[in-house]
Amino acid sequence: MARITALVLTLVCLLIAVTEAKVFERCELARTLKRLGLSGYRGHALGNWICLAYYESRYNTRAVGPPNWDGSRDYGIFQINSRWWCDNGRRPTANGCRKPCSAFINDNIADDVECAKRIVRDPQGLNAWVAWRNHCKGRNLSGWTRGCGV
Ligand SMILES: *[C@@H]1O[C@H](CO)[C@@H](O)[C@H](O)[C@H]1NC(C)=O
Ligand SMILES: [Ca+2]
Repeated sequence: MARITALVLTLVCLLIAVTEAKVFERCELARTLKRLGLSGYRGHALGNWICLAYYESRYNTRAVGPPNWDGSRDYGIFQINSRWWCDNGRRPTANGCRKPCSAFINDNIADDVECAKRIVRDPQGLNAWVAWRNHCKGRNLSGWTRGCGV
């Protein structure tokens, strides 16, 4: 009996471990994005990315947006779009980052960052993100990295 209880508890814990969303803390994200080379990337200060990720996903790596007008969806901490940047099995997709969209809803954001760099290299830059345009563009963003030592 005790052995079965222990087994069940172990399984429950494992299940929680694999299904629990990772939600970054602001400074944790700032340090991680800096380490992954986003600070100053293409001339965009780190605060832009922290602000953008906050308004896109509230720093939740498992965030999946509701369907967009064209039926595409947005994935992960940067809400990367399935019409243009990743493949969620639905056609058409340009899959510009050559990734399944599921790669953008796990706890490892290294590939999300690589895709974000690809997106921001396009002429529209950060304007690709509506939330950045609406909430971050042209603002004083110093508060987003304050106290993070970055
Ligand atoms: C941005 O805001 C901070 C205070 O929140 C201030 O110290 C800083 O001078 C401001 N920067 C600009 C460019 O206005
Ligand atoms: Ca990822």
